[in-house]
Amino acid sequence: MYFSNLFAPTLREVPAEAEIVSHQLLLRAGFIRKSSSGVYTYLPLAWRVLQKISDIVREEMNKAGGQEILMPIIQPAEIWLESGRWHVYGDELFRLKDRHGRDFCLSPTHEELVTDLVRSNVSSYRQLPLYLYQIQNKYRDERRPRFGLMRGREFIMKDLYSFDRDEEGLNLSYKKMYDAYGAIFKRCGLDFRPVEADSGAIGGSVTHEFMVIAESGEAQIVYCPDCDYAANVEIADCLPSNPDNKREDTIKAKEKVATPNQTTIDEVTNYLNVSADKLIKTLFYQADEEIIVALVRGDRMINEIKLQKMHPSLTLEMASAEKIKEITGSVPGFVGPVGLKKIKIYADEEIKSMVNAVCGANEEGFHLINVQPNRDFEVFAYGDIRMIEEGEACPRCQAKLKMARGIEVGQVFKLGTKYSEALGAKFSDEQGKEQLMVMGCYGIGISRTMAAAVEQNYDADGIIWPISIAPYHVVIVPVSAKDDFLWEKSLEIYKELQEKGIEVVLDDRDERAGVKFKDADLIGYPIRLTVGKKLKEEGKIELKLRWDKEAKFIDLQDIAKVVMDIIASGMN
Ligand code: 9G3
Repeated sequence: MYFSNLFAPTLREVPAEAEIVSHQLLLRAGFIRKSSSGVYTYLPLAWRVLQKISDIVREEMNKAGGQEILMPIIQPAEIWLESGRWHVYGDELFRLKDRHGRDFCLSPTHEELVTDLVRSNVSSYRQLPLYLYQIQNKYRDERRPRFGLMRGREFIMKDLYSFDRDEEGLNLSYKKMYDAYGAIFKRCGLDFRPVEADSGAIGGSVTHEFMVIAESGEAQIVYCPDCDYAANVEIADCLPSNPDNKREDTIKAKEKVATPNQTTIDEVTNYLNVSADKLIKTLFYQADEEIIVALVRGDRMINEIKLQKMHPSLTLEMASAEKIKEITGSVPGFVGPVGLKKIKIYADEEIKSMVNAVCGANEEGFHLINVQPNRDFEVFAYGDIRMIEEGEACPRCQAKLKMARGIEVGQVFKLGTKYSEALGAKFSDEQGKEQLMVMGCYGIGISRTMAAAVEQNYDADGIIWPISIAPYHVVIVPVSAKDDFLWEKSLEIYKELQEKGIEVVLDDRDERAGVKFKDADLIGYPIRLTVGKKLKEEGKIELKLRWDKEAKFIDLQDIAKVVMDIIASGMN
């Protein structure tokens, strides 16, 4: 490819809306262009990367027994009504009507569609297990699309669905996919970790997310430096710590004290000269139509995913100040569990062992001290509802857990019979008895994986593509476009490399070498060959790897071999 033909409009500056590196660099290096909020065109360089990621995914899915299909993007409302999800998802589901006024949606995922396909075409145990997958655009009307391809409204996903005879079969399928995901992300040159995760609204029991470790990641994970335990903080189990105040002996009578204008944890702990782990943090939530209260120790954070598991509800939001005033007669900052009537109080395990605690008095300007759980207020249920923190003990090996941020690039779910039951996907088993198929689903964000690769591989000059997914392997830079000798030689090398199947760009522009080097570094080709005066003097070509500081000089006749070896080693 001659660079002067390549449609890769590079930018000097990027729009302020591009907050993270991958968004900035993919725009600047001419990989993507925005069409509308959260919707992008993949320009030639990006499309080459996406096809390489897709080919790696395809190879591993086929190896695992997957059969590739292509399902519709437009789905009829009927199957979403059957699964009961048509009314579960709100504005995030792109809905449309056809000319006859019939309801459809643009696919955010394909559980319903693939189950409808299979229920109509599979009826015997002999046809199971069956793995069907596709690589296709998905649509989710995110309230706030951001971070470029990381959270778009249209994105490319590989989604595979497994159909098994029983739980045991599903466990086998899940393991196959889990292992295939490990191979895929390794081949893409990513530093990733599978983490235990929350199965969320789609239900199903077990699920793992594959996280690419990156500071810009929206997900927070804990991982153990000593064993392979890792979990999304949303579901990471916490062990109650026994605060030192347990040693306090006398339980005192509760007392109301004036704490004028002291509303935050810090203000109250300073004013009353107590540590935060003596406080009870009282949080009011609107769970669908019901108001519930959650209690965690003053030095902890609430974990709403865990709270929702204790008190399942469609929506869970912080209650409004008006609601709180209506219930407690007070304002946030002075609220507490004592004296609340007919409200379910969910308390974190650590509340149980608190002695002489401090909490709001449900009266503006006052707090209560020496409060005793169970004596002074009734807890509806105790449970682990707090956010895990760095340094807590690994639930497997007790080592100190570490925190990291991650970009979720893949998810594997055990769905069980959630969809086969809802849509009646059955098969006759060896005894001729009718059984529900047992399903799993497995997604990879193809476009998000490209962005994640950039988040993990860049420097001040631009992108540093892993060889396995680079848009091209080599860029050839003649230092002068006017020198016929250099141009002839560059052309020779270009042709020789192409004959060997190497993907090469020849920067044929009539530009200074410095400009060509800058663009080469920005776009991020793994290998740069500079054809300059060393060739005339010593018959050598300068070879520079994008991730190395130093260049080296190679004899002209060895270039193709050296380049092929570098590419072969990078395709681990
Ligand atoms: C919707 C909308 C958004 C959604 C879903 C449904 C996420 C939805 C979960 C999944 C689970 C797996 C197969 C591939 C891997 C992930 N966001 N999910 O079901 F209607 Cl608007 O998609 N699906």
